[in-house]
Amino acid sequence: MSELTALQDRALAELNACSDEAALRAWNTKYFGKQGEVVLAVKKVGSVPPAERRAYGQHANQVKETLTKAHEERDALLKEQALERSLTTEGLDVTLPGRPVPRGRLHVATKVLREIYAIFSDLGFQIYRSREVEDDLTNFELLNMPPHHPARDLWDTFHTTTPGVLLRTHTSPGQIHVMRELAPRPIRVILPGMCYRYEQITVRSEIQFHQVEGLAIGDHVTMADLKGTIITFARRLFGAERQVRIRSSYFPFTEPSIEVDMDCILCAGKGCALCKGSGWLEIMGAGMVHPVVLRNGGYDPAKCSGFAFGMGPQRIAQLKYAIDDIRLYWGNDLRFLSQF
Ligand code: FA5
Repeated sequence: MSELTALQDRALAELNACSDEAALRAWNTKYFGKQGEVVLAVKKVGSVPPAERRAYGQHANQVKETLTKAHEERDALLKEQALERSLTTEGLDVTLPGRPVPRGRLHVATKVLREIYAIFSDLGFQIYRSREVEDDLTNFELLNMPPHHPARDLWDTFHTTTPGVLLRTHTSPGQIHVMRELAPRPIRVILPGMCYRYEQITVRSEIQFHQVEGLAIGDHVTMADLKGTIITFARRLFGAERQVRIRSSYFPFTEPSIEVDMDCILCAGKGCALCKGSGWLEIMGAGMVHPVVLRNGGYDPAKCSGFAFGMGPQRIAQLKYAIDDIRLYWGNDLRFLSQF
């Protein structure tokens, strides 16, 4: 019994001498570890003569409880003191300059798209979104390209493992969606979005790129409206003095079909490397909506007409910012992206 009292006094004295966490841990091991003195003293109850066993057990437990409580109190006190010390000696210097947070920005492709949206919304066009995963019917057939039509070869297509389901090769199938939704009302929309083609990747061609489709349908929509819209667009995006040239072309879903060039922004038509000496840069394909497509969309070609165009904003931005390789857009190189 007297050993227990001596053990408690010694342990308490040592505990009070502990001045940091390491010392406290060592104390704990010494008294409460596997071979700790308190643990052994409690175990010893089995070897005490039966007459004294009860009193010994009670006393041992009391010593254990007293020391446990004292340890907890000392622990809390030391933690508090450590906190106090760090607050007073390692004070926070609020005058230190902060770490700079790198500033993000819009991707150049997004910027160009937004410029295009702004121009067309000023002209009264609404923005209409349509799906990127299409069916063969809408991407080709309803656009006047039946199966095996040779014009399908103009678009090398990514097909999926589900027959008839593909990644759209152009935004033109959106024409069908918007017509079927709005017929017989007039339409004036642009349809921006991602397109996919199974093509050789070059400085001018990606397998994944944006297009912006335009569609206007009404009572007396003519080629003159198309021309006026395109000229206004080119002058807003590239400068008031731009000249626009129209060449005849072929698309199965427009009749007549045209391709639109703009005088070269670098040499103003004299001929340079950008325009390959021709003085002109191609900016889009367009035409008057084919009667078959109007009918497929739910409009009567005898009563109304429409124009459509499709452009590639990545190629247009290549002209605007003199970007010599289209692969830079999706290359994720900050040296390129941070220039815009
Ligand atoms: C078409 O896709 C037609 N649907 C456009 C159209 C719409 C004509 C409505 C008439 C009426 P084309 O295949 O030429 O046409 O593509 C249009 C534009 O998309 C091109 O001028 C080019 O700017 C862009 N483009 C085409 N292929 C790629 C490519 N692989 N990478 C980047 N841009 C491309």
